[in-house]
Amino acid sequence: MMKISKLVLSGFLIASSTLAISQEENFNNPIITEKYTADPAALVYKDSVYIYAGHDEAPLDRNFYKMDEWLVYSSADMVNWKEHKVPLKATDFKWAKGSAWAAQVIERDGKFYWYVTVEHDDSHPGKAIGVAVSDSPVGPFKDARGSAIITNDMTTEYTDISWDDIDPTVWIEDNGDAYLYWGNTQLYWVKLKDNMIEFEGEIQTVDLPHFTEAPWIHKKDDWYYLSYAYKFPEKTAYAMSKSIEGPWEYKGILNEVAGNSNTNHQAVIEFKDKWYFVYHNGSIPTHGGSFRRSVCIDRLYYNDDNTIKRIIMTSEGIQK
Ligand code: FUB
Repeated sequence: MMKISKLVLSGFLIASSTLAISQEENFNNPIITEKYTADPAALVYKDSVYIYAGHDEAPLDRNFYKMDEWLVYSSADMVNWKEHKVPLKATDFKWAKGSAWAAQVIERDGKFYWYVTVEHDDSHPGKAIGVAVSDSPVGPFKDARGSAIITNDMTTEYTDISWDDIDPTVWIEDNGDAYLYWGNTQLYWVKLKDNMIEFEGEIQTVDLPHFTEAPWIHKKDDWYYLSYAYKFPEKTAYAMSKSIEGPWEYKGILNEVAGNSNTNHQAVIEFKDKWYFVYHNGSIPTHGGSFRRSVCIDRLYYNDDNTIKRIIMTSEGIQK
């Protein structure tokens, strides 16, 4: 009798620990756990989603970014992610000193253009934006110009900080007109030429409440959405417009401060009729944090009036 009840008891213990493990196995956030990944940009191309992220490699005694390269992952279901060969390093731009900060890839006519933030060499000191090109979404990518498309000295009339020319996001209209938005503290935009590697016209500015950095443009129906990092530590806020050139109307907070990270850098995509919010936090135990971040994905939903519902960040993330 005694033996049976012990068996029953141990069976119960096995059952409950199996349950605990299978519940944890349902945690799909962060989506990558073998490396620290930050500043996600997402691209939907054909039947897959590609995520381009900076590789956070700061040692534990360093309280700032160490980012030398970008990483790319692909998925057909947003649950199982495949890592591809390292496609691009900051020093692949011969004019750059390093700092593989936030970036975005966009496709045009079968070519993939990757707009990146790097630290320029002493000929144009400060952060700068470069553009690399490839015939494939997973590379190899190479510097498309041999020089930066945006340098710090182009925007000193607006701010004298050296890190305002960061975090490029790109958008192509149905008629082929292309736009580059970017900025830190001050938000900028300029029209790109059809070749995607030069700009035309004057650099314009947009003023949005507490704009910090990380602009991202997306469109649903006839509304343009401009999400961005708000204050510091960062929340995500957003604005809406009927035109890619604005005016932008501020609509409020979209996401709260991400766990254990003072940045939150987001991308918004639609894939197979569902909308997703891709961002990073510092949630990998025990050393995750502001300089060892991890990409996460949660669903994004709209209200009937086309505004966006507040994001709910989850451990579960996207489930099959
Ligand atoms: O990852 C370096 C910088 O931190 C990015 O460029 C910003 O968006 C912030 O996430």
